[in-house]
Amino acid sequence: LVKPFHEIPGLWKNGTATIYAFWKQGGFKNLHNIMVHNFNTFGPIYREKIGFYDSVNIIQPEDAAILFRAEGYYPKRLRIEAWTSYRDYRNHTYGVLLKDGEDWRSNRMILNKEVISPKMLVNFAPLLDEVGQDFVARVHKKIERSGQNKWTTDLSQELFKFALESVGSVLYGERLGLMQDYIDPEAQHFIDCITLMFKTTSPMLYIPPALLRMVGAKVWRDHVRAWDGIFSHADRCIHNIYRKLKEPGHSDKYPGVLASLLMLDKLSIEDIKASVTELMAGGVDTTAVTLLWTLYELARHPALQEELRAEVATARTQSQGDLLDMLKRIPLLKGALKETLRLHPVAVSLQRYITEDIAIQNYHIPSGTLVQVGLFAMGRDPSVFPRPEQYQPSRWLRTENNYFRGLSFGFGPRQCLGRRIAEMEMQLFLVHILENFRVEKERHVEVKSTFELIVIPEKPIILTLKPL
Ligand code: HEM
Ligand code: 2DC
Repeated sequence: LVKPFHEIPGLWKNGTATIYAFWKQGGFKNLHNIMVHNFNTFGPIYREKIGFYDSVNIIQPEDAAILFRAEGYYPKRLRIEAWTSYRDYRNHTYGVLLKDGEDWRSNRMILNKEVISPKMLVNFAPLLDEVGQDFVARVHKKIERSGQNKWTTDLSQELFKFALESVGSVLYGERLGLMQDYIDPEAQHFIDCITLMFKTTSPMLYIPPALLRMVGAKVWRDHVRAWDGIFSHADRCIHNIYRKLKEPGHSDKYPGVLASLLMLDKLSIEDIKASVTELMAGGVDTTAVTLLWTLYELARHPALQEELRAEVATARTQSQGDLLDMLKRIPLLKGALKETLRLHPVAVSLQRYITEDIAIQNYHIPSGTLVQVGLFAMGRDPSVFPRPEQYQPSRWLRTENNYFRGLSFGFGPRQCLGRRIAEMEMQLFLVHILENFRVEKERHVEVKSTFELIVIPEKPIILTLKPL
């Protein structure tokens, strides 16, 4: 017998009380741990009302499967009010990230062909490989200059630059020059703006931006300043390509995502600009932070690091210079990236408004309800991943146990549009690092996560790179 919706456990009846409890538990920066705590208190399903939005939270892969089966033809996730408010305020078109309904679907179908189709990997591979090589050359130079035959540092700023250079080279088909000694201050400003944009978004998940805007709150003003910086730099990059396309004489080499979309002429210039800006902004902190966590895990597991190095060496030899073939021969390295995202997911949760009535954990959930999969909590749940505290890339090699467990990039037609770029960029980065350096760490202190809209390391991670 299916139990009614109102019997789902949780503190959903009083939105204000929930905000108060939330505050006491470390508030906005602790959302990931609060979700773990709630699943421990209420079990595998709970209802929650934070301020205005009401949601059902689930944790089990089998339940996620039921949810995604009910996502409908126009899958819709939780709308980040701060992001839409900014665009409304400045009169910018929404890109694919923020669009919904038919407008989303038609844009997404066209973008899919240029951004996430496996066919495009042939074009992306040489571009991303070159950026990986340049990163390694840059590290060798830093090591030389240190005079100590090693480089000990917080790599995060270097990784942000690497990530922007990577996504930039794919979007624009040319290099931004961020792997050099002197870098464009505009590009550095763009990177800083993305970090500020994420950081200022999380408080506005609970306090409506319209209200904050009315009272002239600092968090809203900082948020506007951050997006203004993002849009003006992206605009400059886009215009540069647009201008070059109008000039006569083009080579037949792959021109990048933006030029391909412009030549295809199926989306309006405004739609193209909006989605390319989102891709550029979405392509920095996500992969940079995931790579930082991966290097951290490799430093903590030296034997695994050697195993991965051996896998890469064999793949390199056997593929005889064919990059795509090489990437087919590194399953353990791919497992390592999945394992990083299990323990350190970029997104704390996945969300969908369901388009039909469903039953989960024997509770009825009506059509239209916002249902969230607690991705961070799922990754650390011992009933889903045995010995969840252990970093074990090999668990992803056993295909029989992975049903609805690899959800780091979301699921279905609304999944991460940048997924293929992100995966290839991160795989090639790690290949080059493993071929050139040993990654080490001083003391083995555990680094915790913090929530700044995406899940990031709570404190700087200091690593040492030594040439092999
Ligand atoms: C959406 C994760 C990198 C652009 C998403 C979503 C997740 C995610 C979980 C929501 C999916 C859903 O609701 O089912 C990640 C992770 C990354 C990453 C883990 C890297 C480790 C990137 C990169 C880009 C990007 C590199 C751009 C090049 C986007 C866009 C969307 C999205 C545009 C919205 C798609 C839509 O609404 O149709 N990402 N992402 N992401 N991501 Fe990523
Ligand atoms: C944040 O409760 C927590 O990939 C909220 O590249 C629910 C929520 C909704 C949407 C999620 C967001 C969370 C985290 C960041 C995500 C976002 C969808 C896309 C975005 C996961 C889980 C991200 C980082 C995009 C961002 C692109 C943007 C900079 C233009």
